Amino acid sequence: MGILSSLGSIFQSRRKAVNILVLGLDNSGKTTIINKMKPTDAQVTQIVPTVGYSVDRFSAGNMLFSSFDMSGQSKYRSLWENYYAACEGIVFVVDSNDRLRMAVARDELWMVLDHKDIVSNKVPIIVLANKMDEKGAMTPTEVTKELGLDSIRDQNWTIVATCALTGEGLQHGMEWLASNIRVHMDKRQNK
Ligand code: G3D
Ligand code: MG
Repeated sequence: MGILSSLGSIFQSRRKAVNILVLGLDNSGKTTIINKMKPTDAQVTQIVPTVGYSVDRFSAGNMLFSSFDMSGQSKYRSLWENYYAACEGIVFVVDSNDRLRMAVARDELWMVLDHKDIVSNKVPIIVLANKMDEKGAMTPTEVTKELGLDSIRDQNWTIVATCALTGEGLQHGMEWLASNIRVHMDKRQNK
């Protein structure tokens, strides 16, 4: 059983897939996290719209995960934006031990948060402070400060320390995300 199997029932009544974006700088641990979360029989498909850029996708139950590397000054920025309008939840992965690139991660995160499609939808976002097992890793409190998470307005967010190698923190994080997506979808439906 994968970590996500237990969450499937949350979205059972939905006919359309629930789109979740998994974002972060390269080397933050996205691929490892996805491999740890997915059910053992899930297919991971790699979509390559253009040379040098790929989107990893897999579905679990009614959830469709799409993941890509973000790095500063990327020429692929306009391609990522295609995913924002349809997304219903965001997982932002940071390498808690990569102090040098924490400012780059912050810029990338805020580029997403300030995007018009995210501003208008205000989807829930979870930051995974990954690689917590590494000596010298920043604590979630430090990462919160570096990324400026306290400035997030009108959007449910949280941060969870994870170790993608052991899976620690992932179940808890995904439960938070699934239940917050549920609440957010219900609110929108009732508008
Ligand atoms: P990405 O998909 O975001 O680019 P990857 O990142 O999942 O490819 O991970 C990059 C490297 O970090 C991998 O090491 C991976 O094993 C490691 N990694 C991912 N998560 C953790 C973690 O929680 N703790 C530790 N210690 N390492 C982690 P390699 O050596 O294969 O490049
Ligand atoms: Mg990867």
